[in-house]
Amino acid sequence: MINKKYFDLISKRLDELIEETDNYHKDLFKAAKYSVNNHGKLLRPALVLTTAEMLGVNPEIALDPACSIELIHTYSFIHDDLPSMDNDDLRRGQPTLHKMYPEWLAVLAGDYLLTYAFEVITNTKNISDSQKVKLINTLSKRAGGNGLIAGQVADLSWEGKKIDFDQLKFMHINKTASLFMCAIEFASIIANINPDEKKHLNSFSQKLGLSFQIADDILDVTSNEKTLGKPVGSDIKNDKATATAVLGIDKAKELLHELHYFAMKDLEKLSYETSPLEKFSKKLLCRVN
Ligand code: GRG
Repeated sequence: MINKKYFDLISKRLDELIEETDNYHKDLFKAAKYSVNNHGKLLRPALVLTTAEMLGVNPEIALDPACSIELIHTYSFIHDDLPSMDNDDLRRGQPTLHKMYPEWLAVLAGDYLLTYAFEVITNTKNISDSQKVKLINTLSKRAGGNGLIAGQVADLSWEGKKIDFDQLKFMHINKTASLFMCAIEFASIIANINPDEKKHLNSFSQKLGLSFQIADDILDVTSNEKTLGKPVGSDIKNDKATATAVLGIDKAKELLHELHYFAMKDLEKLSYETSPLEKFSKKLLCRVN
């Protein structure tokens, strides 16, 4: 789905970043590699590179910070799939990590990816220490207790419950939009853009992330297992609160189009040529998995 040049650059770097060792704990890295290299679409790191290049930065400079977001995304999947959370056997059409390795190793592989993400930022070449501190601050906020983790708490606490639209928005913004917002903020930090442009980009990224999750909720009821890489209707089976459950399919589709429209309006306020982000958004909306 994403630009092949970026996809290859990111996959190669992710593979290099996870060490291979003959040491006593080598299974930790094997397990982490299994999940990191397991056919993800790499949307979040690609969003960093797309935005960075649009803002005039060589994407190679943004590559390691971009990979750090994918490491966090992968950890969140590993933990989300665990028996104590969603208890899923399949991820991207392949056995989940705790089905391939002991559950304790899956927990630790997730922990390792979470902590390693920050080390990767500190080791990044060609960006200043003050930019690194800003990246670390942004990543810890977006992945933290008022970001990704808040979204996961909402997701698990509201299983089987009737929620309203405000709760749905809270959950989707934190669980899903957080890392998309983080990706765009990373590019803004690395390109050192002015606060006004940053504000418009942040507003765009929240709508992009939210519409990505709404599209995901719609696909869960309209797609098929082969295309999705997981059973259709899994949200309904797991009693998940989704946009289609809260709003119905037609209203969810309407909301998706409205978000896209206003996301494009945000881009119009920027002084940059924004067609790369327009294309990226369209691909997300038209995706099939
Ligand atoms: C465990 C803290 C913690 C968080 C877990 C990732 C997550 C939060 C839950 C997984 C389930 C879910 C519906 C997440 C919402 C985000 C979403 C739709 C992810 C799918 O992202 P893609 O399509 O995945 O980019 P790939 O497989 O391409 O990497």
